[in-house]
Amino acid sequence: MKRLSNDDVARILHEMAALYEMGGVQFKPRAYEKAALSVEALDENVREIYAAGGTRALQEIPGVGKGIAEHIEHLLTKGRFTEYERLKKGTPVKIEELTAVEGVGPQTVRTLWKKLRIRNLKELERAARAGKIRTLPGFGKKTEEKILNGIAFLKSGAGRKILGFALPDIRNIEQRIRDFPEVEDVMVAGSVRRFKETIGDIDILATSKDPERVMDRFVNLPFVAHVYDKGPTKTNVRLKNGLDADLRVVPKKSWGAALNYFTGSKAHNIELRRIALARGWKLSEYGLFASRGKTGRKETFIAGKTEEELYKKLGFRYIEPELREMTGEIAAARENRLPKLVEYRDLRGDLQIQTTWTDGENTVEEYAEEAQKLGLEYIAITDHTKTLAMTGGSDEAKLKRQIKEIDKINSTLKLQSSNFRVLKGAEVNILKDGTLDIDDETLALLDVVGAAVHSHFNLPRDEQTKRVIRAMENPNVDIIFHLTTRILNRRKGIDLDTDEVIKAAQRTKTVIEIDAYPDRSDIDDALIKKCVEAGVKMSVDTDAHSVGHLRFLEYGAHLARRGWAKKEDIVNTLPVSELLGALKR
Ligand code: DGT
Ligand code: CA
Ligand code: CA
Ligand code: ZN
Repeated sequence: MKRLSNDDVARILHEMAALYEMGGVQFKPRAYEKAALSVEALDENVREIYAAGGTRALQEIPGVGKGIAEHIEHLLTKGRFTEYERLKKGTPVKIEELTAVEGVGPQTVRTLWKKLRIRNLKELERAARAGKIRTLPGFGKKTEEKILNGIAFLKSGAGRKILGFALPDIRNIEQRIRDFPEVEDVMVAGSVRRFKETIGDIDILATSKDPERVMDRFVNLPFVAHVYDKGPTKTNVRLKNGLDADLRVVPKKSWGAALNYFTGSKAHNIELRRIALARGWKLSEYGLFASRGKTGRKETFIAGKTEEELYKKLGFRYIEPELREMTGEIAAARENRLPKLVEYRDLRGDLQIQTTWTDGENTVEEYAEEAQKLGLEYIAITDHTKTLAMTGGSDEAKLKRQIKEIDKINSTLKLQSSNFRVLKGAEVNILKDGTLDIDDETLALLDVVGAAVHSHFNLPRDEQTKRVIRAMENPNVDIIFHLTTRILNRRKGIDLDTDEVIKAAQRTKTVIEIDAYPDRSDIDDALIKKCVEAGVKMSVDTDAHSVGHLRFLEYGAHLARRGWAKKEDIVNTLPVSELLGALKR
């Protein structure tokens, strides 16, 4: 029987939630969803927890009660459980695959199965193309088009994985290779090192005196699912998480040159090679060489052991990997005007967090505790507001109750002579006309107001732009959260005139958020760079829905770096008193 990992168990629990939701069952979807998130976030393996303490130990996992603990037990010992099989039999569809399409939720999946016997993405696409979806009650032509667009969008990003979600696995693999006794240096290069939001594969480089032994160990790592090919200098595998990884062992002398070549981007590499060539040199993954002798066939090694010396020999400063996208970094390096990029350790707080007051998994106190462990000085609690009803969004009265509770938490912190501060905030909905769903009198009581678009994604550009700008003009709105509303591999985002939005941000002193939740990664590098150039301030927030998500802040710092942001460009690098002064009110 297959040994189930935490992710396998979590996937089945997520599926249970969707299956119950399809059946219109109350409460259970939420309970299973909670349990799934907790299992995903575990540091320990569920198998080991169960082996050590049985179902009783499983019930110590937050959100796992007696019933779910027994299901997990059956999963671990028998590979299945009756409830799951019963539900699956009723609706034998690929839920994860179908609900990945924007606009298709469990209820839709149920109707599609009941009326059209659609089980998977392929059948959904076929039915939509044949015009069958529009005939269903409550669907219509527009829904059908939306589904087709959603499928096309999914396909366009097919195969690329969201870096922020994969990073813990990648760091784990890197560490395992570093621990091989024969390995000297190891580093992940490619798009991972450049912190591109989505990655095609993982390119790992290492140096070693015994490459063959290293490759033997590599293919035997527990996360390797399949070996495509294995050689002494290059091995290519598929990992169990669905990603492909290359491991290359390179000569020590060429470490810097190889790192530079395999970090890319390809466009950046090509430009460096051109610059080398213009000086009569040759640049490759083995180093920078000058030709010698009349025929030019002999070569002298000029540089290549480190990237720093490589860039120096080519005539400029070291270029940070996040900048290597051919968006002006080479000219800036040559003219010595590369920015000093913001760093993770510069960030002192997190300004977007959802708690159990709405759709978050943890309490305000739990976030405060975890944030302190991570060395942060403050967090803003920004639960959803009332028009996002499915999250239990706050109305004015609920917000006022939360304000009181946060005041209490802050006085307790003070009594413990802690300087940590919990800021009062909200993630307020921007309505169709650009007004907000919470009144100004209540907003004025908060420390940090973030406003976000959560509906009417398809307004024409002009109307959408005006809508967002109107929200910025509200003196109570400090930050625009996930400005473009995109979701990677799922939703393209709203149509905005970003130049106009940036001008409005400048004029109204509104902060724009860099959302570090990995499938958001919104705003993107190009837009961050525009904000930097316009002097518009940004915040780096995790959009946490559980304490584990606070760790995404580090990834968020790299997103900011990809947009050339300096410490001064990011408001949450400020101590709390200065931050509050820098916001609008
Ligand atoms: P990915 O994997 O699609 O997210 O993007 P990368 O940038 O990791 O690209 P990948 O894995 O195809 O190759 C890793 C690096 O190797 C790439 O960033 C630059 C370098 N490279 C690959 N192919 C070429 C090439 O044809 N010419 C040059 N100059 N460099 C290349
Ligand atoms: Ca790659
Ligand atoms: Ca590659
Ligand atoms: Zn939320």
